[in-house]
Amino acid sequence: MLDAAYYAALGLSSIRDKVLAGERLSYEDGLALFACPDITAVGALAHHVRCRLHGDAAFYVVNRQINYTNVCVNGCTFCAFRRDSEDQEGAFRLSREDILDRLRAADATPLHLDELHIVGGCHPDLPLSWFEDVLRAARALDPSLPIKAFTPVEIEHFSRQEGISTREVLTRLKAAGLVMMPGGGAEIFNEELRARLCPHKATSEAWLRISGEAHELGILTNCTMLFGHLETPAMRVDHLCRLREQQDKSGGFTCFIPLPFLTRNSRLTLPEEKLGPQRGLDELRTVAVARLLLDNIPHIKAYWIMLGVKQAQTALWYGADDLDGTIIEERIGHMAGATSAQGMTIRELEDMIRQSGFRPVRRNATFAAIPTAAAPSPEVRS
Ligand code: V47
Repeated sequence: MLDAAYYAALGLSSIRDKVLAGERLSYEDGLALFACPDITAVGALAHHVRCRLHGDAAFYVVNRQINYTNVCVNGCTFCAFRRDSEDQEGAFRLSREDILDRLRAADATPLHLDELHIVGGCHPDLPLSWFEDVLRAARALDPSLPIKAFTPVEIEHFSRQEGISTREVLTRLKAAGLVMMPGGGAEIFNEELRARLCPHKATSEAWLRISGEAHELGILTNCTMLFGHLETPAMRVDHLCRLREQQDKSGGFTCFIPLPFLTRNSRLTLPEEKLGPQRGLDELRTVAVARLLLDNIPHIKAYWIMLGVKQAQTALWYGADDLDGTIIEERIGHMAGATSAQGMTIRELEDMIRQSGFRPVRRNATFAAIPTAAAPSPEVRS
C-alpha cells in the first residue's frame, strides 16, 4: 500500500519515510501533501498513522448538544446561526429551565449521556453568574456527566463583560463543573483573512492563549479549523502548525475537528470555482493532512453533521478516528444548510462504523472508553 517507488514518483519519498519512522512533518511537507494530485496516496499515509494510534477503533459518544442562544455580538460573515438581537426573526435564548428540561429528557433514558455539549453566541447581557448557575444545576442533576462547554471565544467574551481575566473566568467555570471545552471559534488563524471573516472575534493569538490557559488549569479542550472558504492551502498548513505548536506547549488538545464551510444563509459568498464537486475530495485530503501534521493531538473527528454521514464514513479511511455522537439537536450546521439528521441512535452510529470496516468504541467527553457491556440496549434513543 505504501509502495516506495510510487511515493518516489509522486515526489513524496521523504514524507513517506518520516511517516513510517514516526517523525514530525514540516510546514513544507504539509504544502506538498496539499499539492499532491493523488489524494489516496495522502490518505494511505494518514490511515497508517491512524491505525498506529487507534488500530481499527472508531469512537463515538452518547451526547446532547445544547445551544443556549444565537444572539451574538460577533458579526462573523460566514455564520448563518447568529442573530443581532433577540427581536430579530429566528433569534432565540434558552432559559436555565429550558436547558435543564433538555438535559433531563436526554439523560432520563436507561442509556444516560456521556457528554453534555453546551455552546452559544456571545450574548450581550448574560452574566458569567448565569453560566455558573447553569453548570451547577446540570451537575446537580447528574454529577457523573462530563460537561463540555464554551469555546475560547465565549471565554474571552465573558472576561470582557465581567472585566476579569480569561484565566479567572476559566477558574470560576471549572469550579462550577466545567471539565472540557469544545474547539469552536478557531476558524482560520491567518490574521488578514480572519479580519475579513470575523473581525470582532477573539484573535488567533487569544484563541490559542485561552486554550493554553485551560490546559494549565486541567481543562481539556478540542480544536477546529473552518475550511473551504477563502483560505489557501498555505493558510490551512499554517493553522495546523500553530495548533501543533500550542499543543507542544500546553498539551491539552484532545481532538481536532476540520469543519467544511457550509454556504447556505451565509453573507460570505464564494467564487464559482470554490463551489464545485471537488469539495468532497478536498474534505478528505484536509482530514488526512491534519492527521499527518498533528502528530501530538490524539484524535481527529469526522463530524458527521457537517460532513454528512457518507463522507464521515469515508473520512475514517483518511485519518479520522472519531464521529462525535448522538447529538440529538444541532443548529449551527443546520442553519447553514447541513442535510444530515438532527441526531443518531447508538445503533445507527455503531452500524455506520461497522459498515465502514471499523470497530465501534463508545467513549465519554474526555475520550475515555466506556465498556459496552455496561451500556444497555443500543435501540434506545438517548
Ligand atoms: O466555531 C459556523 C463553525 C463551529 C459554519 O469540540 C461553521 O467536539 C461550517 O466547533 N459552516 C461550531 N461551519 C461547531 C464546533 C464543534 C462541533 C462539534 C464538536 C465540537 C467539539 C466542536 O462551527 C464554529 C464555526 O467554526 N461554523 N458556521 C458554517 N456555515
